[in-house]
This record gives sequence, C-alpha cells and structure tokens, in this order.
Amino acid sequence: MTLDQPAPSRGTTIRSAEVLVTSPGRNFVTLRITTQDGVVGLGDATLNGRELAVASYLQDHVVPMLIGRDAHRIEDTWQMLHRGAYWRRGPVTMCAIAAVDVALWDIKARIAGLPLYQLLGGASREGIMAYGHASGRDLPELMDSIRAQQAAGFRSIRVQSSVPGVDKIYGVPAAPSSGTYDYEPAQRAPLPVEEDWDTRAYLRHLPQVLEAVRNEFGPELPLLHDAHHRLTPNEAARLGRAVEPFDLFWLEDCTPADNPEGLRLVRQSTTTPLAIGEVLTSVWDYRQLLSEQLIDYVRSSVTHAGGITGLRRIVDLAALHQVRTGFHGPTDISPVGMAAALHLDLAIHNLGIQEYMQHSALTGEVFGQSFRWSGGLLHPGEEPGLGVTYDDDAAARHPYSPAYLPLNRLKDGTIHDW
Ligand code: GCO
Ligand code: MG
Repeated sequence: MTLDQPAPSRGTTIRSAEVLVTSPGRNFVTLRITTQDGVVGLGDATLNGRELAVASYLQDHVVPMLIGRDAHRIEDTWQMLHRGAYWRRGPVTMCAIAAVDVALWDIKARIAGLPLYQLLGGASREGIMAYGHASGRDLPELMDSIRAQQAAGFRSIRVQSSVPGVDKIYGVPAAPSSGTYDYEPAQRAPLPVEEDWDTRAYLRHLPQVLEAVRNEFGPELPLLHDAHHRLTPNEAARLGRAVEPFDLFWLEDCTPADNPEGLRLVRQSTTTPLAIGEVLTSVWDYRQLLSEQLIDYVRSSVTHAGGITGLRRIVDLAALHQVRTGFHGPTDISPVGMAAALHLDLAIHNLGIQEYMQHSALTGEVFGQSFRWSGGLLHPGEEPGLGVTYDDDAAARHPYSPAYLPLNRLKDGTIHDW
C-alpha cells in the first residue's frame, strides 16, 4: 500500500472511468465512473468551445489515476488531482476535477440510497428560486419574451437587448425562440463567428430598456442583466449608477474580474448589486472579491469550479462575507452539472438564485433527469444520487461537432472582451 493508492478493500473500488462525448443539439462531455460493485456515477466535463481539451485531460491524464482507487475517498481524490498535477487552477483542469468529484458524489449518494442533497446537509428550503432569460431585438420583442418566460413559470428574469448600431450582440438570438428559450452563443462552425461592440451606444441604450421594462412590469418582478465582461471599472460604475432607479436584482460581469481592485470603484459608486464569477474556477480566484465584499453574488458553476467539493469552498467563504450564490446555469452546463448545482443549492444556507436555461428535448433524449420545476422553483428530486441517467444509444446518434464561442470586435476591428 502506498499513501496515494490506498488498498482497495471493497466493491467501491473504481473499475472503469469512461469519457463520453455527445452532441444532442450542442456538445457535452461526461465522465462515467463505475465501481467493482457496478455502481455508476456521472460528472459533467463540458467546457463550451474547448470540449476536447477537457476530454483529453481526463482520458489521457486522469482516468489512469482513478482505476483501482476507492470511490468513497472524494476529498483525497480532489487533493490528488489538484495538488498532484502541480499545474494549478484554470478552466480545463478544474472542469476535469469537477467531473471526477461529481461522479464520486453521485456514487456515494447512490450507495447511501439518498438524493445527494441529503449528504450535503439536507434541504435548507422547499425549492430553489430560478431565473429565466428574455431578450429582444427591440422593445416589443423584449416585452413578449418576458411574458413568455413568465408563462413558462419564471418569477425572476434576465433581460438582454439589442443596441442600435451594434449588429450582433451577446444574449440576443437572431430570431425569437419558440417553446423553451434557446440562446446558444457557440456556433457549430469550423471557425468562430464575429460579433461587434460599442460601449458608448450600450451605455446610452441599456438604461432606457430597463426603464421601459420596469414601467411595463411594475416594481415586484426581479430583473437581472449581464454586461458580459465588456466595461472598464469606470464605465461599470456609470452604468451601475444609471440603472439604480430600476432596482436590478443583479448586474452581472460588469467588468472582467481579472482586476479585482477595479471593483472598488464600482462599489463606491453604486449600490446596484453585482454578480461575478462564471469564468472563475477556484476559491483562490475569489479571495479578494469576497474578503473586500466587492460582489454580492458568486456565479461559478459546479462544472467549472472543481465540482461540489471545489464550489462548496467558495460558497462557505462567500457566506463569511454575506455574499450569496447565483450559480451559472446556461445550457452548456449539462443536465448532470445542473443536477449537481441543484443538490448544492437546496442544501446551502446562502443561496441567492439559480440560473436556469432549459435544455432542449434532444438533450433530454440522452440525459434522463429527475428534477422538478414548479411555481418558479426548482427541486433536484428524490432519486438516489444526482438523479440523472445517460443513454448510450441516444448519445451515439449525435456525434461531436466542432463549435466555437464568438469573437468580439470594436468598430475599428480591435478584439474586445466577448
Ligand atoms: C450566462 C453566461 C453564458 C455564457 C456561456 C458561455 O450568464 O449564462 O454569460 O451565456 O456566455 O455559458 O459558454
Ligand atoms: Mg453570464
């Protein structure tokens, strides 16, 4: 016996770990771990636009280290993959670690015969408030989109809008969705598509949009908006101040979090609540943001921040600073990643809200789900483990297809944050 290879003693020894890539409407990478006793756990390893990098990281470097380990040793496995790689953090590494971690939690909960949230401390609430997505190329289209989201049961809504003079913009599909809201920025194409951007036009236009929405829907409806990393701290401060009268639930990614000091200016200038973190992958990325209380909501996902084990570290640090959660939940988080988020959401104390962009029926052919959606609230369900199944036959009908997130350019051709 060596310290990093504890003697496998029971049927919980890992027999196999398979990296599964499928594309039912969009690409997903899934890790499936099976124990000697035949207990199966799933983990989401989807990194939008860079899927095969994580698949290779798992297949070529992680899977060989998993075979023969005890599936129960979740923390030890997490530390082995995190510290043992020497190269720390980053989305590819943390996404791979997340997939292993979530699959092991799934196995542990299935062995216990309990839904995962019971192992995380049990339910802290009856259901999880979720926000939906609305967008429009003009105001009438946006109002219709908000009404459609309300009809679909959402009680909190993110609002994105076209901006006059900007041709292709983040968050607004080329045509309105029919059925579930469907916005996928990654296009299936051999090269990234290009979008454009004009900060001054955006700063002039967005406050008018939010004012119109607030006037139309009244003071109660929680409204969110995503600036998608495009502003400098000073621009973000101006925007936060300009939209204060319209009482946003949050302004998301007003500026890239690479420069946490920049958030101090935004904070001093506005009380508009700030959400940041969908591209952050570890508790170390959040240290300054949380210890200086520069944000109000952490946006990381289970899938990209080292799994349940990694994200829980962030959640607990956030709680010390009265910061709440709003986990990332677009459709590039697979149903496996979404289920993991819901179990954590239900159990933690400092839940804020959960992003929920419903997956397509095609995705549902591959991933069977047990979570419930009613009255604007999500619940992970009572199946043992995560409550998600994977259909190999359905997956095989949808082979991987290359897709890229867009590039963003200013009018003069300069690359800008997308
Ligand atoms: C969100 C995000 C997404 C990302 C996407 C990238 O708030 O849901 O900003 O729309 O752009 O997840 O893959
Ligand atoms: Mg976002």
